[in-house]
Amino acid sequence: MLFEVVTVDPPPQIKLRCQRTPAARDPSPKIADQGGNYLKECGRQGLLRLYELVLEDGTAISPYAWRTRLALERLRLPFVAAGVGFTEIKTIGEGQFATVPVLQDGDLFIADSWAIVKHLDGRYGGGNLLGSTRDQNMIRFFDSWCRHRLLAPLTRICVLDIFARLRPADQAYFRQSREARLGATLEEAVADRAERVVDFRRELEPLRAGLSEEPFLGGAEPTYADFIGVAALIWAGSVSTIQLLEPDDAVLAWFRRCLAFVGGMAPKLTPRSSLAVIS
Ligand SMILES: N[C@@H](CCC(=O)N[C@@H](CS)C(=O)NCC(=O)O)C(=O)O
Repeated sequence: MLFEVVTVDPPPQIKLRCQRTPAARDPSPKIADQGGNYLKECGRQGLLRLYELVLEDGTAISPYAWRTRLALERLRLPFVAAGVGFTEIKTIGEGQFATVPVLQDGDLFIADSWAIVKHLDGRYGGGNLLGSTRDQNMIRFFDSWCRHRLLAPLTRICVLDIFARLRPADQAYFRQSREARLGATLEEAVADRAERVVDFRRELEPLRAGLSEEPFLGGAEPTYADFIGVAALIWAGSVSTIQLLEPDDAVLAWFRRCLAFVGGMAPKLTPRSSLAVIS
């Protein structure tokens, strides 16, 4: 299937990224070099375009898109973020997608965050972000753990906060689809969230154990597994009106370490979530 190649004039901050010297900040030259090769091709190819969900104020609001953003940033790949509302996903490409993220690389459209990161790492990262098959199996295992221990409980905690900040055009769809999924109204789902957030924190013990000896799940540097977990916290932390983590939680320290390591775009975290660095 052929698609029109979209060539986008990069906005100023993306031009800046093109000019940044990878070696100055990135302790992983292999990955940075791959990104550098891509950057040299900036002028010849259309930039990568990431379709992601956004709230009414433009805040990016998908845990799956955030892990892709972190991978793009880690690989030093400039990209254009194309924000869509829930009800606009069907306008991407030829209308064949039901979820985001969707990555457009030239005339290629790729859906599903795992397929996307495999493509990015294979084409631009030299396979160094995802590592061996054994590494990838562990990443997939952690992804599954995150779905149960981060995404599911955080949905029940934050679903009404998300709803309140959606584009009006998305609200009816979101309410209907999420209430069907949760088996409760959005208001009922969050009614006991003060207790749920305590359970949520307690259930993070395996993650704390995994971080007890090294700064990242990947050891000295974050891997894509770190990004999967951090992306879930960014997603919830972008909307939450309830404190998610205690200030002395090792998970919070890890979250902030990962963001500092990756650099680049700063997520807009709510002060109430406790994830934002309050200066
Ligand atoms: N397995 C997919 C899951 C993506 C997904 O569930 N995306 C959500 C946003 S976080 C979505 O697009 N939902 C659309 C909807 O609910 O209509 C991936 O890894 O990309």
